[in-house]
Amino acid sequence: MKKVITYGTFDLLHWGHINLLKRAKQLGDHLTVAISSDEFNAIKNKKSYHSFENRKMILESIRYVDEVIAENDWEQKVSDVVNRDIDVFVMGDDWEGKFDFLKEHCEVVYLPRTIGISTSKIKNDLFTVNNG
Ligand code: C2G
Repeated sequence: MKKVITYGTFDLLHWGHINLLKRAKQLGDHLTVAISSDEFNAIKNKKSYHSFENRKMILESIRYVDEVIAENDWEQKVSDVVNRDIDVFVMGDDWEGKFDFLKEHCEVVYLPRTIGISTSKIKNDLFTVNNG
């Protein structure tokens, strides 16, 4: 079984996230998603609208996702890949090159980001529409 993993916050889930998850799953047979804990989001200077538990529940409902685990720090990727027998690590290409250190443990794939949507765009657009 070819195992794939990807990491992210996945807040205010949108079609850009789904495009990423769909393509990630197409690279293997099993997709694990490590979603950032609320504490790790604080380290990433991200405040997510949905709690970790709710983001986890949402991700687990997606047909492309087989397993959801917590991402608690920047350092866990090597042990995740090794301990879970991961074959392919996938991220959007806004992270291009940032995780090449994993190449000694697995394939590293950066997929083109989906243009025109992002969680911050959703937040900004909603703010604008509600504030004239
Ligand atoms: N993404 C995408 N297209 C978009 C928006 C996001 O392909 N329009 C991808 C990102 O490239 C990322 C994934 O969706 O691979 C999740 O995006 P975020 O939740 O913003 O993840 P991020 O905060 O970048 O966290 O250790 C890695 C970090 O946890 C990544």
